[in-house]
Amino acid sequence: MASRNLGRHIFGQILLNNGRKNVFKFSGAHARCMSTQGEFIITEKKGEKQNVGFIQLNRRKALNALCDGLMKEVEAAIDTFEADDSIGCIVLTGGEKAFAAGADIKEMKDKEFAQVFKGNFLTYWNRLAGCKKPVIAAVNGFALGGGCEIAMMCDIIYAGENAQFGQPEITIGTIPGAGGTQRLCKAIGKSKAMEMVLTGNRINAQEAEKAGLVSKIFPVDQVVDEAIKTAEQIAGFSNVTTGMCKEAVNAAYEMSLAEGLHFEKRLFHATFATNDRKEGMTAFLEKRKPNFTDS
Ligand code: CO8
Repeated sequence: MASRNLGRHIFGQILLNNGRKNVFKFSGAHARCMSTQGEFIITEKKGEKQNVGFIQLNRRKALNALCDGLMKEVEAAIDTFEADDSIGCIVLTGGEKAFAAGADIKEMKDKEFAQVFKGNFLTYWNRLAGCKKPVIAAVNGFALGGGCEIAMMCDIIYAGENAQFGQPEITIGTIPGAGGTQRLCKAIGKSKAMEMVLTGNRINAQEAEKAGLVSKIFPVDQVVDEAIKTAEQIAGFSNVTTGMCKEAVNAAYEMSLAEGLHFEKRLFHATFATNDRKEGMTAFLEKRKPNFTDS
């Protein structure tokens, strides 16, 4: 069994900023491509068709605390994958112990109000929420503070059995600043969100699934592969249509029911202007697989 598993792994080496080589290992069907390693994240294309953009937070000693450099790298990776027509879906993950333990407290400790206000401190984090392509968070371990907030900026959350979600900002004298008071409330309701935000208490993967924060739970070593599988499925559809789907669902957060239904109907009508809508329906009636061209 061990040797068979070994056969399914690829080992690679990449040169780090400090000149040392890093050995990395990926498994199974997703092992084919080389990764790019920044100072704080690893990115690569995954999936049989290399149509999944993969971003792994990789600041393990600090439990993936979201320092400015790390979030700038995430922002750049989103820009790159969004501009890459071969990518149809993105997976964001961290490590086994921590998806991310929040914004970097060491970086924040000495900041003053005028500085954070004038500089619009950390507002650029919203880039992730604004990504036009679907993003799946694969969460193992701690997703706390900003970590929980960036998971909630994603479109789907898959959790490993050891995942823990929390907004512990109250315990360090501040409040959530990247959606923890807003997206959490919409995801799990006022009472549970208020309890988490006011106490800093965490919920585990099972509680998160029951509350609707997480769509599925997997064993720790399977959550990333499962997220990639789902991402491949999504990336197999027309990127134009998945983009419209995402916009329509997200409108439910922003609009009244009447406005949202109107917006949905307009986007539904708009699919009739695409080649992929014609191809999808024609292929169904001809009993064959559609050949989407993202047009
Ligand atoms: N920032 C900086 N460093 C951190 C952070 C963090 N958020 N979390 C962990 N670390 C570091 C620790 O300082 C430690 O470093 P060192 O080894 O140099 O001492 C290392 O990671 C390992 O941490 P621990 O020794 O504490 O590990 P434990 O397993 O004992 O505990 C915990 C793990 C429970 C996750 C614990 O580390 C913890 O409570 N961390 C802080 C969690 C937290 O309070 N997060 C919220 C931060 S505030 C925030 O996220 C606001 C977001 C606002 C965004 C606004 C955008 C617009």
